Amino acid sequence: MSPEELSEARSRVASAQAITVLTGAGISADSGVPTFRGAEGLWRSYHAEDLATPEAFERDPRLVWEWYNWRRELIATKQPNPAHLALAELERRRPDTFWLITQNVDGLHRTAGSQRLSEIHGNIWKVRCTVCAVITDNHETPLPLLPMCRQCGNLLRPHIVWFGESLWEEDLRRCDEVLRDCDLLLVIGTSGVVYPAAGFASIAKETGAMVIEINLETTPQSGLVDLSLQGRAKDLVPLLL
Ligand code: BV8
Ligand code: ZN
Repeated sequence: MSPEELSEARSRVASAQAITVLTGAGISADSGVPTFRGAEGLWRSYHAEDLATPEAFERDPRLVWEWYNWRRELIATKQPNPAHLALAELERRRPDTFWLITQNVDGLHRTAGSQRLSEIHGNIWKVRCTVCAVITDNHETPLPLLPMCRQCGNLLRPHIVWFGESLWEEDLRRCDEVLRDCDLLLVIGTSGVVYPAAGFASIAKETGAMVIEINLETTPQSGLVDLSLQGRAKDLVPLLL
């Protein structure tokens, strides 16, 4: 990344009418939360289809809960990093023209102070009843296995969107709106392979937005974006403000 590219990105952030941001596991990697793909990724040691699908949960809810319990215990020790904090600050500076879409379930954007956000894959600190569907905040670590609903006594599940499940209608509507309305989309720390989020940069581009990617590596999206900044999110995102 050249100094000119960084300066171009800074001036785009400063002059944008409406900014939308899409984040993935890479932004939390700098806080010590493991990513999914790549050399150290979670999917190297676990198979998504064994753990992050409704079928896996039906087959073996204890195994799936053990995995989420392990991740909850790990995430509970982590803090937002300068990239999360910079996005919260960007929102404070321009609350009416900013929206954050995250694929991350770790809740670190909220801890950093972001409020105008869609957690499109859910939140690991929320549980949902498999029968009465009530959603509750739950920060117990470790959780009892298996956790049961206080209202109706049935099995709880993580309030997370698994592979093969649809994202929530309200989130999809909001994402469509903020992607079409923004003139700048920042795509930070995502491999860009999980749909529908993998299609978000194309939607923003179609409607004329500039797209800037921040990632340690090139991704399948790098060819599509207007500017690709390579480096760590925790170093680069604060420089954009
Ligand atoms: C749906 C559980 C409708 C949550 C997750 C074939 C073609 C097209 C689509 C499909 C297909 N087959 C199936 C599908 C649909 C499927 C899909 O996209 N599959 C892909 C994999 C092919 N999608 C769905 O099922 C979605 N639902 O489409 O509904 C439907 C319904 C029924 C049937 C069909 C369609 C639901 C998606 C489920 C999302 N849930 N997992 C959990 O427990 O956490 S996805 C999982 O991946 C995570 O949630 C995560 O959020 C998501 C995305 O990953 P990334 O965040 O990008 O992370 P990754 O590790 O990959 O990359 C990290 C990046 O960071 C790297 O690029 C790295 O270079 C970078 N990085 C690292 N460190 C840093 C950094 N960058 C900057 N700084 C650093 N320090
Ligand atoms: Zn219930």
